[in-house]
Amino acid sequence: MTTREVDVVVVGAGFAGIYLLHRMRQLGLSTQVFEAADGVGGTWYWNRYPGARCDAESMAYSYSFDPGLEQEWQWTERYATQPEILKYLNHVTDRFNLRRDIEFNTRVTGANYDDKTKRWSVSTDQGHKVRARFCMMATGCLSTPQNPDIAGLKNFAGPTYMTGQWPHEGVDFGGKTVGIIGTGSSAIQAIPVIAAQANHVTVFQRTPNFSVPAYNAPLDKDWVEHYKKDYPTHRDDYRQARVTSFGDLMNPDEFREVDEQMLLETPIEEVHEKLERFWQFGGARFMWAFVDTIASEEANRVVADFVRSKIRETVNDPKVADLLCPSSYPIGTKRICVDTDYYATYNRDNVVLVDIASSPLQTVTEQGLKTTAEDYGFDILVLATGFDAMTGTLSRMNITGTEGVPLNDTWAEGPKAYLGLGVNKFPNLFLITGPGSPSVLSNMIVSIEQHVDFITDMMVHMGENQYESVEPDPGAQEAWVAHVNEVANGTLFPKAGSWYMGANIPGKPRVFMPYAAGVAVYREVCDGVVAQGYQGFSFS
Ligand code: N01
Repeated sequence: MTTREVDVVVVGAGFAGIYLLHRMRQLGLSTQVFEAADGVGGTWYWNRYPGARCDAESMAYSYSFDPGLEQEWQWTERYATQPEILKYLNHVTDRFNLRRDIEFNTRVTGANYDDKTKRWSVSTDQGHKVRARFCMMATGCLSTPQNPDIAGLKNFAGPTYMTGQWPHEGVDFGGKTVGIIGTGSSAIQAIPVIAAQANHVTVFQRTPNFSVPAYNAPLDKDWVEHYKKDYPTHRDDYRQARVTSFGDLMNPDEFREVDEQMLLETPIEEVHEKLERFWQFGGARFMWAFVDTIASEEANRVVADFVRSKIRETVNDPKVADLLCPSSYPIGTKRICVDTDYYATYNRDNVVLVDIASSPLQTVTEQGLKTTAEDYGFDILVLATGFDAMTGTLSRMNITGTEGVPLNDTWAEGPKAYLGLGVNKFPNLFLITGPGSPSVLSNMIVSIEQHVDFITDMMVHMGENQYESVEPDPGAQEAWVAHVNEVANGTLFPKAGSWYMGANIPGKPRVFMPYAAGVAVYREVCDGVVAQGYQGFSFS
């Protein structure tokens, strides 16, 4: 196959890749997108498990770059389902005529910088060889499911399904018995739905998670109309949010004030009243009722106790309730889950919770699972065991920079990227929502748009100044990584063995990967970098 020349290669056709392609087209650059799936959507293409829906509200979990698109698209529920989000992304792809530049069913297997030609050479499992001036990784933060280290997985005689690679035709649980390993966000959404269909469900829990009710509901047409009239203001609200940008702004007037209040400076009755109000409102915004929840152990304990009391109120069997109450890490330091009837599902006669922290899994058997205490049998095994987050996809892509330096060597002690956007010795390589940016701590769409816009503006700047390439300075990168760590160490985040820390993957360096200072602070930093002539980047 001959080598093609393009200006830009984009890896991935999820929210980030789609918007990138649109912006590159606007710059008049020839762009080739490679996508492993046979359709657009990224994480929303693969995660088709029962109950999959977004935990950011639909009106906020959508692009803002085109007012016409914003006005015409109609979300139907407060939290969009996976099929509806996929429909939206297909709509955007077709509306902006983007499909023709996306090569589907094609996985990138190498991205290698050539010092002589100053071009990226990108190869795929379909035998493509493409040379590009720019290489952009729109590969998502949660796109490589982890294959759990559980003995005997191949022994199981029945079907095994991973939540992150769910079959397109769906799974009929009717009349079946099911074993589910994992109790993270995916499992917490799937378990109530599977339990309502299956004969019996056994949930194998190693670590319980904190979850907040979604109170999902159909969107009221009048409310949507009212909200859409003021879309730009709402957008600004969650772009400027100090701590989060989840955009849980169903009732913006009431919830706009929330970013400032300290729990430890608030009378306890008022604290409980506010937590109750936020709990009744529903959604991840609960975590940000008080700004010190993620910084002070004392404040955090009050919020965690509140949720534990809700679990105990909901679950009838006190022993099961105890098992469901997290106690080994501060609330919020593992991603807060948002559910519909999760805890109440354990009141069903057909659901059993097995504590594999006290009696660990030994092996998967032909009929089910064996723990150190007991044997369990079931027809279907579901693995809701998570992802090699933030770096997993990049580490599997054979990326090399100047002088052939592998990205995996550069990142051997944890990911290093200036602003989470670019890496020293990897010229003209950009990461969308990479490690060191707010990414998974924010509304992903807000962060994706900001990164894509930043990169697009930088490319215009390069064109105006006839620069061929750009890469971060080593000093700026080191300083940024140190700052990201310093910010994380000022919070409680490092106290949990979370996927934010790489702790769910054996052998992965334990480094807190996202930037925890919030999207508004991060945007200010990026704007300052631009104002200083792209401070910290070297152009040539
Ligand atoms: O994965 P997870 P997830 N033996 O890593 C257990 C986003 N998301 O797919 O905690 C036994 O959170 C593991 O146990 P432990 C969201 O950002 C968003 O659920 O390691 N158990 C844990 O219980 C989320 O945070 C949405 O002790 C094993 C579970 O598997 C992120 O994706 C929906 C095991 C993995 O939980 C990841 O969520 C879904 C083993 N060997 C996901 N290995 C929404 O928008 C792992 N586990 C709503």
